Amino acid sequence: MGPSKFIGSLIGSAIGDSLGAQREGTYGFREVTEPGPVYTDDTAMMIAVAESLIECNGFDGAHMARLFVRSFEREPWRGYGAGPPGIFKMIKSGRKWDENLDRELYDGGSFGNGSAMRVAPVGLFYYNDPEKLREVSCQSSRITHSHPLGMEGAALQACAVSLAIREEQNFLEKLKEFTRADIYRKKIDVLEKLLDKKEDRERVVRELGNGIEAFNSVPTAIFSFLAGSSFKEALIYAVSLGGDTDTIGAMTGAIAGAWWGVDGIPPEWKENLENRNYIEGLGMRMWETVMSSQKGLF
Ligand code: RVK
Ligand code: MG
Ligand code: MG
Repeated sequence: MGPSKFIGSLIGSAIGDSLGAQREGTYGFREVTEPGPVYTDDTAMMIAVAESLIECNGFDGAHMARLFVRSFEREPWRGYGAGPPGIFKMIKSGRKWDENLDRELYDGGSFGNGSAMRVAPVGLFYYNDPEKLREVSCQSSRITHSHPLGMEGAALQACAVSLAIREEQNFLEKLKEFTRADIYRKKIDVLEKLLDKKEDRERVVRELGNGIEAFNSVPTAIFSFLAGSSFKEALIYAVSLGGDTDTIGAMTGAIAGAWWGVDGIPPEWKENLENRNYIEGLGMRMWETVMSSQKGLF
């Protein structure tokens, strides 16, 4: 396998974020056809996850948490969710990454989509190892999102990315096998029957959601990927649903970019992406790291 799918997934995620950023938090069904000039926290954190996996040749929670803090301190204006900045402060003051710090902010921890939006690199890194993919998705989630539904959302999104890398033909079946929480399983069950009703956006949003909670956005991103017959179509559809559009766009883009590869992304969308070269380089380095470890060189 060449690097195209790895690069496509990371670039795709950043483009989906930039496309959706233009109408995050707005409602109604309106199409956006050109990505905006900047990406948001979704991409800043996705970059940190990729950097950490590459630098550590695998998951190191303390290292990843440090990179989250560094990225936030450099660019606090990226539009972070309510919880993470407080968690970054706790980590800076010496608290540990695996203390489930989010439980001090939310009862039972956060089930926001903030860990699913950044998890694509985990799906790439462990695309061939579903158990490890689940474990690292949950551990990386836990730094900021330790609610079981937050962690499950991240694992499900990473799984979707890994299935897309492999161009898995029984996509929905495999996702259903992977899922361990009822709320996600039920939503995956309705995806298939909703596919030929995708123009009924009101119904899609009613049944799947378009909100900031992981369970109201990860299944929606998976649906948007399946609803498009190209990268562009999937992404425009995802953002047309309204709600948490940058994040649903980012997650759809990570899956669609992995499936269609970097050449499946419209050139004019790539050209205007902020930090394009750096993100492409990360995709390449991630591919090299994964391929080398598969050959047993590390
Ligand atoms: C601004 C009740 C809970 C909850 C719980 C709700 C950026 C809260 C990105 C909380 C993404 C929100 C987004 C977000 C990512 C979570 N009980 N409500 N146990 N757990 N919530 O604060 O990183 O856009 O309403 O962890 O997940 O583009 O405010 O942040 O759209 O979910 O932020 O959860 O946000 P947080 P996040
Ligand atoms: Mg955002
Ligand atoms: Mg968002």
